[in-house]
Amino acid sequence: MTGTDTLVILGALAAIAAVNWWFFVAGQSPKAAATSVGGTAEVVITVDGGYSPAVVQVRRGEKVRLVFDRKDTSSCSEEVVIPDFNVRRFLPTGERTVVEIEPTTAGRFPFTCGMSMLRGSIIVDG
Ligand SMILES: [Cu+2]
Repeated sequence: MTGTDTLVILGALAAIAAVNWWFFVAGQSPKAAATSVGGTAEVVITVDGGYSPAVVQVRRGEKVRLVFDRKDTSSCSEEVVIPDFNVRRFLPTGERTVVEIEPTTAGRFPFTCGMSMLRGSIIVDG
């Protein structure tokens, strides 16, 4: 195999990787899988007129740290509620508020602002 062949193959592989990234990562950008930190899944959710990401995917039985990073000052988003986990927390603007949950059942669990206007969900894989 010549050096040129190798370059062509590497170029093709890079193109395939780029397309896969575009489909599987970029295309799902509103949804975030939590990253595991010392056995605890952690995901940062930006609160700025909505939740970003609005859909968080975690695994059953794994502790989850939801870090709400609130940017806006709207009274709408000042509270976050996760009814299935009995969570209701005030989120100070400009601060990161950590909410820890430990999902024991698979399913889709909503989180909302105090008035249920802003919405997101936690998907727990079995
Ligand atoms: Cu609201």
